[in-house]
Amino acid sequence: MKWICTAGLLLIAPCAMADVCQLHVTANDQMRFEQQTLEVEGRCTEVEVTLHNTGKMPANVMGHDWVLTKTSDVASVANAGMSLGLAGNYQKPGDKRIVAATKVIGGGETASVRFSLGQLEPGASYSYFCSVPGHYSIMKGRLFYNPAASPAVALNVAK
Ligand code: CU1
Repeated sequence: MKWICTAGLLLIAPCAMADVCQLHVTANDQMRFEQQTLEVEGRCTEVEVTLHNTGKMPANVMGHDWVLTKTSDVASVANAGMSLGLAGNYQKPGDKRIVAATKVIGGGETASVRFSLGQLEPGASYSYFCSVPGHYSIMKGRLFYNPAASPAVALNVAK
């Protein structure tokens, strides 16, 4: 991350305008996210999350996705998507509680999703989880960000 920004500084513009921060999450055949928490730097306006499934099993056996909601909505959003199956990524279409979500991927695959921090409610607690049935109880973690430091969230509050 630092290296990218430093390289960007040489070109001046990329570092100044594109405050898209990259976060990487890995999931595995042990039904775990390797990161228990993710932290967003204060300078970020947008976040791109890349999920990498380091396992070997296909999506229909040990698939994983990355879904971001308020912490209080994790269980209800997971339950709402359960019946949609793998083809529907176990995510209810149009579910407004979902801030961002990748599709379900199998071992060796990667998926990413980008979202604006302006979508987050300042002061609320956000968590990510895997919506594949039975996974969210252990495949979840907290997303931390500093609304006071984020330009996107500050703009949102000012509206
Ligand atoms: Cu999973």
